[in-house]
Amino acid sequence: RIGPAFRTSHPLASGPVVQPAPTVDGFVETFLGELNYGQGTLLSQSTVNDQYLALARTVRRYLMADWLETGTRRRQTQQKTVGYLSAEYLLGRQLGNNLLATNLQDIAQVAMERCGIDIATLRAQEVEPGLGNGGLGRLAACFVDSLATMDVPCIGYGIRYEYGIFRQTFEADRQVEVPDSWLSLGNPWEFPHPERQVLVSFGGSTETTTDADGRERCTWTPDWQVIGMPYHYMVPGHRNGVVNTLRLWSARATQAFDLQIFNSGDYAQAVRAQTTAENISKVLYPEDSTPQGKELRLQQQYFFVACSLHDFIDNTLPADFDLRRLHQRIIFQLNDTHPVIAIPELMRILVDRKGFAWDEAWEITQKCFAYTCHTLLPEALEVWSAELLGRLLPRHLEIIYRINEEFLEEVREAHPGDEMLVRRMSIIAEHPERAVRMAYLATVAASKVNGVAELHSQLLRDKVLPDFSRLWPEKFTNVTNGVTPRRFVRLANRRLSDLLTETIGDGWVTDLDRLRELEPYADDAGFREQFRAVKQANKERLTTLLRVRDGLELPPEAMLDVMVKRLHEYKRQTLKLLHIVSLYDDVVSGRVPAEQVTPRTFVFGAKAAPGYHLAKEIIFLINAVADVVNADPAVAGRLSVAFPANYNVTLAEKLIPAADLSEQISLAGKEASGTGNMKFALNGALTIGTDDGANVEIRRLVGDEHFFLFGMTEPEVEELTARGYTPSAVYESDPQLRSTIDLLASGHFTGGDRQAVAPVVDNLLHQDSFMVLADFRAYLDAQARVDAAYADPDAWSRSAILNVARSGYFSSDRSMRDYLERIWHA
Ligand code: GL9
Repeated sequence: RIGPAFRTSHPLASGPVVQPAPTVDGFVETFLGELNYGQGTLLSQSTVNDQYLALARTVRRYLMADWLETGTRRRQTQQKTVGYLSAEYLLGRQLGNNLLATNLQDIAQVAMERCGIDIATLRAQEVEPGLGNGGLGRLAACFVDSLATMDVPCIGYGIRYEYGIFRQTFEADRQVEVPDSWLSLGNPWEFPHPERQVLVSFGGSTETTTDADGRERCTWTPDWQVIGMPYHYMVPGHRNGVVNTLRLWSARATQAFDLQIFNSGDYAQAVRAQTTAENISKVLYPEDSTPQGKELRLQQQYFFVACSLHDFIDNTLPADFDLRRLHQRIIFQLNDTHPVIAIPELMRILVDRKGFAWDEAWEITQKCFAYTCHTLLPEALEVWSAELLGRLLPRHLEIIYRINEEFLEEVREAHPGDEMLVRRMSIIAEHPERAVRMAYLATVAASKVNGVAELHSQLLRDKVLPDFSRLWPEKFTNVTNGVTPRRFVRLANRRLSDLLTETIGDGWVTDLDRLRELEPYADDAGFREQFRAVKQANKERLTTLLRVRDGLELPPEAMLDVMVKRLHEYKRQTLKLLHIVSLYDDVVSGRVPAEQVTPRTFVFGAKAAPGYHLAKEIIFLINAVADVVNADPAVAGRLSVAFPANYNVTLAEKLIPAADLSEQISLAGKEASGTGNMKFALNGALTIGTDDGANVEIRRLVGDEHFFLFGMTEPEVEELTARGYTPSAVYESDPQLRSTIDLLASGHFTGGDRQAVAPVVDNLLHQDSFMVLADFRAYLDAQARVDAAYADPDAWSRSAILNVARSGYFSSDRSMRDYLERIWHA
């Protein structure tokens, strides 16, 4: 039996839930209780994992009363809720964040000391939930953090992948992927709710019949189903007593599968069928920006969206709710195209299940969705073949066709006779095969469409969806991305946070604009000294970490020059690599005395999609160059290169606070926003970057003198493309570039093996789709300006402080205010 067992008026039935005392004694008592009764062990016999789990469950206890209270309050007030639909949430470790949110950091530390435990060891035991690929998934995590901190009702809906983003290791300098079995030692942060499970259907056929009253009715007879089991995660606001919910769905086989076991006689086949069902939430697809049109991915998308809509409509709203008012209670924000199948799903629910007329259902649906686009790469806009979609979701394909028919009628009315336009705007592409353009479907249905930085939103209107933005100009808007200052400043950079709080008070943590109050201190020599000491201490912490974690020996005084992000050609890690090789070349060829080279440590962090061969070759080449540069006495103490494996949120929290220079060097017009760029600026790194994504806004805010701009602008890139770009001509015309590429191509970094470097070098010389060579000269010039600026520590610190003071705009709290005002009206 599921559902409420009984109703009672017993005085204890509705709480209050008693929170443990927020004292060291209260904490110790709760912790020991969790160790004894939760883990079934004694402190004296417990393992680090026992202690970590008990500590996490202790923190959970402090959050529980607020979580239950927030839920009750949300049910009573019936405010409009944000239903954030995202296939990815890159959460990062939970323990530190939740201790911060509950203001229990110091108490927990002393309590653990009293038990003879080093809390740092327990923190290190947590495997971060890597349920995302990069920026898009991390953005979702920042957004739910901000909404809780702002006390906005939000349910984050997503998938509880059993395996998150792969763990990266290097073997002979090449990336090897290891499965991320993040759940294997137990997950204390989740709450399974079998009583809220949902059935999801796939396949089969549809049949349309006519009722006695002449109304057409469609019935979908699916041929297989799976159960969606929700796991709830707490999303605490910052010390405000609010705890929102993240609801992640896990796929389970239905009883039908079990029955088959008894009935079919083919026991093994029946068990295999069960595996098929449970495969749906097995693994996160590790592609970023270039999705493979795999059937399992569409199954994942429909699975979590169907669960989420059902959960809200049938299990969250009151039973007698009038669905004509649905938009007053929910706005579903579509995080990229991944959840866009929710649009026909809501139409199906309203028309087939709830008996609404088509037009009325469409009116409701349009008001309940808004769509965020996160890309400019055409290959990243998902397109599903009609054959596949029709086989997996026959009713949804019919609904999409009807939406398209009615939409194209509207286009024809607005532009009579323009059949070219109709074909261009059709949700259904006909070539190379009939397919559904998910971004078009989203744009047609959504009340608002937004890009993620000013430049991106403009290019979205002008280049990606120009016909749509002409038809519906008021539908398009911009919300520039942001990052949570709780995790990426307060938690990751305790030293800087303490300095900020001593100087301007602690209001900045929830009102990041207040960092402005720091500006006058940029001219205070004493403050600059303290600021430099913070940076230096962070560098030393990182040096220690990389020594222990990766066996890397790095000089702690050198400029720390960091490029961390997914490995992608458009982001241009190869441009960074060419810079390093050119500096090395200058010294070993005797053109520049080593003493004249500014000491730098270059740090890379990047995972490549496992099937992205060129990206993996680039990783290999970076590692090969690192091996040689680090071992060559000619540049000892001047140049070193570190590529710690498995860049993730946990490593980002250590790297970013230590950085002096932030590399944001994508080809203009390709990076939708970037969010790492914001984290670096907020932690006092200066940016070297192109006029791309949110770099544009960072530079405008921090000021030209405190930002190293280089490279072609987006219109210049367009122009060069139109003229015809020939990378080999650039190579021929620039002696330094030629020397750099020749050194790479010679096999100097690969023990004489020229074959090993050929994939990357040949691509640069003969294809270079992202114009690395075209920007090489400008990049080197900008790096020379960086060296000159770094030579004056006072001026550099002043710029770094101003970067911090002027980057408050990039708080995800501000992003959320913009969404509320421009899109959600919640
Ligand atoms: C991305 C964009 O490429 C980034 O520029 C942007 O900052 C983020 C968040 O809006 O979204 N879109 C996208 O597909 N990814 C992004 O990072 N890729 C990954 O998340 C791996």
